[in-house]
Amino acid sequence: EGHGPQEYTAVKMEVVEWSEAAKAEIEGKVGGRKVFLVAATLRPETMYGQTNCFVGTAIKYGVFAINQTEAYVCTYRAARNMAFQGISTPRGNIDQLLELDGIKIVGTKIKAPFAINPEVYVLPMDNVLSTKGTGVVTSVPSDSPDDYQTLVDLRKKPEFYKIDPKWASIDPVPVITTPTYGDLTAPTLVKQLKIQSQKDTKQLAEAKEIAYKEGFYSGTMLVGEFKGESVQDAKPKVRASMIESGVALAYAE
Ligand code: A2H
Repeated sequence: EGHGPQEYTAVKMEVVEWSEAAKAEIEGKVGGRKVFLVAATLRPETMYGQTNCFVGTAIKYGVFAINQTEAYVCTYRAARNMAFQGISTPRGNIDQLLELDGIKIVGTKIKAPFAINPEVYVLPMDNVLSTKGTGVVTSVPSDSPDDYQTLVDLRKKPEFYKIDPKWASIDPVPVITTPTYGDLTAPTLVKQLKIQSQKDTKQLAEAKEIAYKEGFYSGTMLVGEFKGESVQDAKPKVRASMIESGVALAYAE
């Protein structure tokens, strides 16, 4: 891609209750380990506003033993990167306990660390890439146009997406204010650019670019430990705080 390694924050979201489909597959295979969905984000300071988590329904995930007590759900590609970054032990070791189709993870209830809504559901997103991050995306509809539009689509057509409407019932939470777009930057931009669905990828890319710049250079935190601080100042502090608390890891690719 012509740039150096991207430094992500990998957020650990512990499974509270598996979907029926996943439960049947997992049964007896994780050796008593705590299991976490792990999502790569470039905006750790927005995690207060998590309302869901997204997977790709056609993506193959694995449940990987990271050590004796924990297992992570992510793509094989991400597990390999983690192994060589010393996240799993011993370094370089990839221990896949089972494979899990994305579609089966939908409906799983997970913990959302640092979020105002402490438990959220896994939902399907059309544009998740298997080749980026962990293949798991945290949903912050207040600040990510892609996340907001996906939530709107899912609420419009729950039968089509085969979801229980209650899984998509949490509204966007204001966590950052910007001078131009207010407390809900992503929904405001999606309306202004007249975006209709997840398929409007060109306009969504434009909205994402604007939201990212506006949030980073002009945003102020509305909530959390660094409330009142600029996003530029708060971003590394929230990241450090999450890592310190054991709910996130540094992950690069
Ligand atoms: B970001 P970059 Cl609030 N497929 O996190 C599609 N998108 C993925 C992904 C994958 N496999 N893995 C990560 N992502 C998303 C938060 C966020 C993000 C906000 C605003 C903007 C934003 C909450 N979702 O990203 O191509 C993740 O969504 C816009 C840059 O590596 C991750 O950060 O630059 C971002 O894309 C990484 O995209």
